[in-house]
Amino acid sequence: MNKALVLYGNGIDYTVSYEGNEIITHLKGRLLHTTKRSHHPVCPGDFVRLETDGKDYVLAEVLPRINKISRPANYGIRKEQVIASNIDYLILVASVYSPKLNTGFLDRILAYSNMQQIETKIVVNKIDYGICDEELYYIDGYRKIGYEVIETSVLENINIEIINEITKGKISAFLGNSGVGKSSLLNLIDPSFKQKVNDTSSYSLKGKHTTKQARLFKLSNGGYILDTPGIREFGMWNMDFEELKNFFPEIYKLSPECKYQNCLHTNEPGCAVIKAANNGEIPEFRYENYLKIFQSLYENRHLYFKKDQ
Ligand SMILES: Nc1nc2c(ncn2[C@@H]2O[C@H](COP(=O)(O)OP(=O)(O)OP(=O)(O)O)[C@@H](O)[C@H]2O)c(=O)[nH]1
Ligand SMILES: [Mg+2]
Ligand SMILES: [Zn+2]
Repeated sequence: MNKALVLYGNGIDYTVSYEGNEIITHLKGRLLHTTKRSHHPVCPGDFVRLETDGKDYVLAEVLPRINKISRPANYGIRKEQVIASNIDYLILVASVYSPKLNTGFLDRILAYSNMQQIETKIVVNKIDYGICDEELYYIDGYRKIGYEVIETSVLENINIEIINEITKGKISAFLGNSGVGKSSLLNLIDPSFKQKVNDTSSYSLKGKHTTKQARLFKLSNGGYILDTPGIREFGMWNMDFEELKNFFPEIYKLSPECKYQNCLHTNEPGCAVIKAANNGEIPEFRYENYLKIFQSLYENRHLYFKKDQ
């Protein structure tokens, strides 16, 4: 079979890695028509089957995906946008100081990647600014739960070798808010890229959306990294509000101790999770985020959740 790896594409033309070369292919006609429910039927990370007439290649079939990162194409429309697939490591990039460490955002993605069974690591970048007490509390909280948190600085070249090591021979994806330093990290890992990097806009502290397109880059260490445009919000495609509790590892672990077996840990009597959040046994911010995400999933349950997928 002519098997290739999709690096990036625009909906019709896709650049793929095929037998060590990068070639441009376009979608075979029938694949173009499978997009009613799904925005971009093909995404970076997809393994695909190519057909050729001896000269040109067409992308004929997407091979089954091991996992995928999707989100609702637009808020309010029930359509899936697949950002990437077949990811070995999700590297969730955040920063201290600017943009601010936003745990609500991180926790949505952490729960989602847990649902997709994608091993996820957290990078906290820009530590050259110093880490304040609040940030330290969050970082410690994630470590206590069992997440690996890597503190990095592109400016001072701190701990970049850890990321280099993780990404060796694997397909990894960088995901995070705009301006946290995803492309900067990529440039430092492999300076041959020269991915565009921009200044964070100081007035909004939100970042400027420098990277426009999700794209998989081949690293000189044998791996691939997906650089993605910064995202502001992460709608959790196909997450059932009643299942959310299973994707917060610390909550999942405590569930058997709750009085009711089907406890959702929101306000039930005898809830071991509420007790643990109150006495500091699990990080309070995580429990608060759980409640907020639960609420938003409940409110959006008709839009984003589809049992049949
Ligand atoms: N002080 C400091 N600034 C950094 C660091 N890493 C990146 N920056 C700066 O942060 C800004 C944004 O970096 P980018 O790499 O473009 O961020 P991004 O996450 O790729 O942003 P999008 O492409 O918009 O999603 C740039 O001005 C970088 O120079 C760091 O470790 N320390
Ligand atoms: Mg970028
Ligand atoms: Zn409970």
